[in-house]
Amino acid sequence: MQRMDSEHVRRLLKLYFIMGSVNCKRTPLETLAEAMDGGITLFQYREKGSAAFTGKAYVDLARQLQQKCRERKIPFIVNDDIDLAAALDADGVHVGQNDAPARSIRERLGAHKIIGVSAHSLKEAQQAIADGADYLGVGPVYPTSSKDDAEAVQGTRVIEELRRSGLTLPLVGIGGITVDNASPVIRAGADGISVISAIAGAADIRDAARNFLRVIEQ
Ligand code: 3NM
Repeated sequence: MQRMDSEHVRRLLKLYFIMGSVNCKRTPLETLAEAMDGGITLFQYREKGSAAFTGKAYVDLARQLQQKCRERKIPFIVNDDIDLAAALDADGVHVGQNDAPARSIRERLGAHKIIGVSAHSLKEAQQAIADGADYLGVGPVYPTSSKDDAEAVQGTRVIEELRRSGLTLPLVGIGGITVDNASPVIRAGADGISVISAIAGAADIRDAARNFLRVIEQ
């Protein structure tokens, strides 16, 4: 199978919901179902933090969330864990700068899988593209409490810089994005936004996702 078309990836990134059990107020399955009802376009399983599931519970939750994604035809991406992505035949993985390069991940998982890479500068972005990444996650745009080892807050500056440099690869902004501050991220050149807490922690998850879409599509 061939590599996924870049314009298809761009459309999938519009509202990219990320979560693990520690991010949810309700059960992860309920949280994902509500987010899907609200219109999320892509999902990433990111089971991180001191209270995160490990071992069988970690894999079981992944399988359940993947099943729900399959029912609703939302691609299921795994954060960092290439072994899990391979074992579950996930639709892709998202990796950071300290993980394996996209090139070797693709060799292992197959050409058609979606590979996302976190990038914090033009140099990192260019390297990820050279390695064959399908999309970039650029952040943290705003302060976030969902990632312990987040880099310095960068606003929309890096996204603007990447686009000014002529880089056309699909990319999302991430970090502290809410319905109220999402619009500048899209205006800066992002194809979509990645969100944990403003959806997983919302009082009305479906409404939160819907409101994000409204802002992104404006
Ligand atoms: N990666 P929230 S920021 C997972 O900067 C993640 O690369 C980031 O969560 C990066 O929407 C972040 O709750 C956390 O701020 C995003």
